Amino acid sequence: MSSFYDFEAIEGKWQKYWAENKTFNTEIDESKQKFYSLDMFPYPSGAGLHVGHPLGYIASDIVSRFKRLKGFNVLHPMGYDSFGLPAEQYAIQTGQHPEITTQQNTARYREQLDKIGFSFEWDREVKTSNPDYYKWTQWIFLQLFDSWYNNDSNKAESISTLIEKFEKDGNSNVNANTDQETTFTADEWNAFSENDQQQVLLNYRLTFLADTTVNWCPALGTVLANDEIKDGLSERGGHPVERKKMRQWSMRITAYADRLLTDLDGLDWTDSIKEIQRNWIGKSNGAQVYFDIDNSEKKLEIFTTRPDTIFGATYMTIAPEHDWVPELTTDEQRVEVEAYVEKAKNRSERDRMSDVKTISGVFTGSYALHPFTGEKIQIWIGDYVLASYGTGAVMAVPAHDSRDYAFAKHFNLPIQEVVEGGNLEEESYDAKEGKLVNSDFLNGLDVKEAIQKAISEIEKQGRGKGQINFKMRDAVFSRQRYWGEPIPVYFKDGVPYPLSIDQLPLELPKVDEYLPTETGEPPLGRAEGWKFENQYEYELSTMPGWAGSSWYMFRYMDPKNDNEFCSVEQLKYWGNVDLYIGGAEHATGHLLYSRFWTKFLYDRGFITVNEPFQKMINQGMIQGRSNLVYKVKGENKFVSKGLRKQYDTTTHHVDVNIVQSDVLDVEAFKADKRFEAEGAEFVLEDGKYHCGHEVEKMSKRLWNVVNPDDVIAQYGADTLRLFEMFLGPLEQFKPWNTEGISGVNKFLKRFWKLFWDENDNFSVSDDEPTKAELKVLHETIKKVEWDIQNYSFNTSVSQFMICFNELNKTNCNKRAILEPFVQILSPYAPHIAEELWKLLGHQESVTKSTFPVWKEEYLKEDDFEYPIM
Ligand code: ANZ
Repeated sequence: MSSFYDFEAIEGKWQKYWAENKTFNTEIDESKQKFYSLDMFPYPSGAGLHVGHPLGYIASDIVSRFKRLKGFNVLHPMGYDSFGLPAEQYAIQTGQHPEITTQQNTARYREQLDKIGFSFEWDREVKTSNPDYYKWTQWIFLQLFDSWYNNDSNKAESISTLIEKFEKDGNSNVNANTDQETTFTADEWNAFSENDQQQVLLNYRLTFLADTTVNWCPALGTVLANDEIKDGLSERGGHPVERKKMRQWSMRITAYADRLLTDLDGLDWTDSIKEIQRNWIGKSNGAQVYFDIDNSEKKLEIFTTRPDTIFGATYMTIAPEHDWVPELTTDEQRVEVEAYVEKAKNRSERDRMSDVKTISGVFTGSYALHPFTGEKIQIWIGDYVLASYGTGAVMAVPAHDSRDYAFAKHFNLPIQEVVEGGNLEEESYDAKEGKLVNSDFLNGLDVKEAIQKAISEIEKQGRGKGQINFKMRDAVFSRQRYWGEPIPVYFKDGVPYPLSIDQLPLELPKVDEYLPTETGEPPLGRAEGWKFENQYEYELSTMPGWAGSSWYMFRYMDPKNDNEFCSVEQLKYWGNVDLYIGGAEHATGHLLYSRFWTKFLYDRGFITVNEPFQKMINQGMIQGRSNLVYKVKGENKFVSKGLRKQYDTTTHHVDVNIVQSDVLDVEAFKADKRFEAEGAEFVLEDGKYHCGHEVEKMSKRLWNVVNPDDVIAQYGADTLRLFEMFLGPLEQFKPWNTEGISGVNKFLKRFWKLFWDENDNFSVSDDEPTKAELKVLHETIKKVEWDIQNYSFNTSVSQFMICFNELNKTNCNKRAILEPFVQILSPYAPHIAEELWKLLGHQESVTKSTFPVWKEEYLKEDDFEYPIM
């Protein structure tokens, strides 16, 4: 080593050292406090990592290394969420088994991650597509299958406790989250056939098979969950999605709706993510009310949050998918209704919710009777009413609900004011404030009182009851795809039976093609002779992408355990995740499902924590900074940015890797076949071609992807780490702008130089530090510690530079100053820190040392110059 900062040699050496010495391996140590620091594990895509991906990993690595220095026992694992659609799509195109693609991609990810110098404990790596992992995902499925939700004890219990109740008392006193509609006595239960009993139990199990209206994506050939759809299209691929009735596995997450909501309060997450979850769960207090139907025995059930406005209900609206549409439709209306229903079916729920401008509907021809006035009111069909919410029917109160108002205005239906305070000529009055009018026994009350009074009156008259509704739906759990966990059940007489634990894992069978069968069965239908005990059909759907990631945080605690998903001892010691870092885009998917499974495992006594992620930080996205060139229309000629106005040009993206400080490398551009600029003419400004730029998503298509490998080759991993943090606050979205990177690199180079004398010898002195030196050092210790504890990493980087500049003024090479500096720098720039630590004479890794303690006495300004008056 010399005063030349040879980052390549240093980084390679320490990465090897950490791997060989298993520096970051942990085990239970009761004498130390634990700290579990977790990153959202990646899906290993074919494109590899770009510089945006490691942002969160660098932050959590800094915290992990800091916590080790602070004496914590730090669990900091990494793995792969390796089941998923892209590998399967690739398999369909190429015939290559997704396992091979996945292996190649994970190997590439690992190579890239290793170069950044993370302190991951790789011995704990998990891959969700490995049978020794998904064996336990299947096991959790079986536990859910074996459970029901008891609303009285407010937790999941074994299905055997339910069977006991049925055998003794039937089901009428069972307070469960269930789809069971009919009641039976104990005698009836005991007389049911085995098959009938199983069908009943399915209505109670926490994972169950039922006919549900699902989001069907024909292009992907699979069902999608609500959170896998964005703006009416599939999140992956952007394909259209239809509503379709299919027999599907679902997870009874609605049983946990209330707990998922209340327990948010105790979590240290951002308000915005909590709010997204609250809205998704969507708790509404209201009432369920039955309206008689004219000339019919039937009663139309509605859900309302405003029972106080019941005297303002001037018509009813039901969803186009409502089961009673055919029955309520009169012959005169039939043609019109059928045409309307057909049209409405093709609009996604989200579309119907968000588009408030398009008003459409049709009269059924039938009437309901107002429960209090007995008046006849029309029953309409309108697609602003959703089939999947409440009862799929509303009492329409146009005076006080804006959607009803727009509908009533459009179709010229009566509007009746019942709460004072609005101007109904202009708009509906939706506020929950004011006195009730035109409302018989509710007159004079204010809205809050009126809601209570209306509910008690409705209950008294047996016309309904107070009710709480949730927007959240049970989660559809089957996917008609190959590359996922097989669902561990087989069918006997149409009833699903679970495998037993010793029959797990149920491994993915080989298939000849990754496509549905000729008869439309999922790809697993192609597996030859794949039958339970050679006779019973297995379930042919697989689990969704979120299954494996819903519990991986526990597997890391005990990743090689063959007998349990995780041992009690490990679970007790590691508890839950102290710091979780990842993207905010998982708010209604992964972050909700993993909370659900955690609560379930907790209920059944398998774990001791009720929430998986105590503290979470969501890193912002690093955006690409694209470069643009301007081509003259119809000519093979490019003009520099400042001159483009003088020509008629079209704008094109150019690879940012052949642009430096917005100046195009013209020769490289001409030579690059991808841009078809061979022999082109260039109109330059002061001898240079200046490119335009734009901040947008980092994407291959926009030629703005920066690979961390390239940055590391040029500047080293320590520079990359410092620079990514230096870019700005972790949570912020920010463009990748390399302007500052050489400054960060220069800081490390010059810092390294401090340790060497004129003759290129490593040289530190044992001289006493000055007050000024101690002051800046202790300020830095204090600042960096505060920053890490507050996840403000960018400001530490500037502090390192300030401290260095101060020390550099006097060419400080004092051990008493430089040694602690190396320690506090080590979480950020671990390689250079390790090498210097070693050169300073230490045998052990700097990781095994401690974080220096700042002292108040050094921070004081005691050489103070008094101004002379
Ligand atoms: C009468 C009423 C009067 C309503 C009023 C609102 C204001 P939350 O739970 O807060 O979203 N609703 C009920 N089921 C519906 C469905 N399937 N599709 C569309 N809308 C539905 O709102 C519940 C309110 O949304 C209910 O209260 C109902 O309209 C409507 F001044 O009933 B309300």
